[in-house]
This record gives sequence, structure tokens and C-alpha cells, in this order.
Amino acid sequence: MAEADYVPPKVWTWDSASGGQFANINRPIAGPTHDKDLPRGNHPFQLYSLGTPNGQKVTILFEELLAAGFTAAEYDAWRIRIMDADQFSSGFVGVNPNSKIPALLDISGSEPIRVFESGAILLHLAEKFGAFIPKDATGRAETLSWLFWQMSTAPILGGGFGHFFKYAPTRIEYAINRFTMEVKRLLDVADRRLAETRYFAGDDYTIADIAIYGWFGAIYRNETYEGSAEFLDFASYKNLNRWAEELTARSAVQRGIRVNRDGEGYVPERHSAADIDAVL
Ligand SMILES: N[C@@H](CCC(=O)N[C@@H](CS)C(=O)NCC(=O)O)C(=O)O
Repeated sequence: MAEADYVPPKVWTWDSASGGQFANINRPIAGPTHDKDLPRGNHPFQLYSLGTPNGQKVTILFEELLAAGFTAAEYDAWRIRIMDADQFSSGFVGVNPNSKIPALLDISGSEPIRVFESGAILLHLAEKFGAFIPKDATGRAETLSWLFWQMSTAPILGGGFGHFFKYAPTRIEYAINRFTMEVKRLLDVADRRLAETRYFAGDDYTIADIAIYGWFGAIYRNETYEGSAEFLDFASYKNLNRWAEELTARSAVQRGIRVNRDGEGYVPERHSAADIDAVL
């Protein structure tokens, strides 16, 4: 049935796969599908993730903390293959009941602490180390505002624009127009902010920049939704490009984006700095 003819039933039932690239892992129910424990290493932080824009936010912050001399931020990064449904294992669901990467187990204290949602993980680590979040009230409020802004916009960029631009089984003009309009507005929000300040929260580089770079940086580097940088005319957002260029040049960013991915220049798992040194 063509989209235009579709009349929703009174009650939706799960009769068929949703279609599109993620059809095999999309389900309308939560909880584990199989029993399997997560691996655990010796470092204070155990990260269960994948090198997607949401996953890269956390590995960039870990690499920034280590570069800043916080040796207690050493981490093991285990790869969760979401296309193979690793996120539905009993172990993973125990760390993130929402079955999405990234998920973190902080085993630095006497009791393990689980943290899920990339924004919560960034905040947990920034507060723990007292870094990448300003101490003054204004800087902290700006950081949290831009961090939560990013978290609220990711589903529009990923689940909305990216899905219909790249992954949906058919190209639906209405959906692409609707989400492109909103993504371009978000790019303009960011560009106008960066006309006023060097970083999103002001003069300091913070977890807000790291979160926003996860997504806008991936578009800037042409590493997500192939063709989207051109389609969105990303280059026309001059202040955003100036900021993205600066962040991309940071060595910790270069390290963080390489974790939990396959391919030349990437490391499927990361258990020490040497793993990344080897591919740089
Ligand atoms: N709001 C979440 C979103 C995480 C998310 O959507 N993760 C995706 C990959 S980027 C995922 O794990 N997808 C697997 C699935 O949907 O089953 C966060 O920022 O941590």
C-alpha cells in the first residue's frame, strides 16, 4: 500500500517488520532477548559502546580527560554490535534498560555504578573529575543548557533526518523536507551562538561541545549519512565550521572518534592508549 493510502488501524499491532536498514533490530518491546554477561576489564571505567555519533561523545571525553592528566579516567571500551543485537543481552540490559549504546559501568568505587544516556555519562564523568564543566554558575548553566539542547535534538537529526534521508526503504519527500527544515534551523541556532562565543558555553571547551561535536562533527567530517553535508549546505554555517575545524584538530578528538569501530584507522576495542597509538 502506498504511504498516501495508509489508514492507521484503531490499535497498532506488530504484524511485520518496519522495513529499512534497522528492521531486524527494531522491536516494540523492551527487555533482554538472550542471556549473556558483559565482559569486564581492569580499568575504573567499563564502556559498552559503538563508534557512532552518540558513542563517540563518550570516547572523546575519556581521551580528553586522559590528555588532561586524569590517569584515573582509564577505560576499557567494549564493542556492542547493535546490528547483531548485542544491546539486547541480559548483561547489557542490566547496564542500560533502554538497550542503546553508550552504556557505562563505573567500577572506580566500592560499588559499581551504572550510567546510561550519553548526556548522563558525560555529566557523570565531568562532575567526577571536575573537568570540562565550568565551576561558575553561568558557565555551568550554559553548559547544561547546550548539553540538553543537543540531547533533545539528536533524535531529530538521527531518527528523523538521517533515517528518512538514508535508511528508510523509500525516499519520502514530505519526511525529508520536514526534518531537513528543522535540522537546518538547528544548524543556524548553533551558528548564531558560535558567532557570539568561541565555544557553546562561552570561553571554555566543555562537555556541551563534545556532545554537539558527536553529531555535527560527524556531518562536518562526512562520516555520517553520506551526502548530508552537501545536502544541508553545512559549509555555509561559517561559525560552526570554524568551531568544527578547531575541535577536529584536537588530538583527543582524533583519538576518541577511532574507538569501537572496524576499519583502517579504527580500533574495535580499546583497552589502553597503545591501541589507538597503533592506528594513528
Ligand atoms: N539518547 C541516547 C540514544 C542512544 C542511541 O540511539 N544509540 C543507538 C546508536 S547511536 C543504538 O544503540 N541503537 C540500537 C537500537 O536502537 O537497537 C543516548 O544519547 O545515549
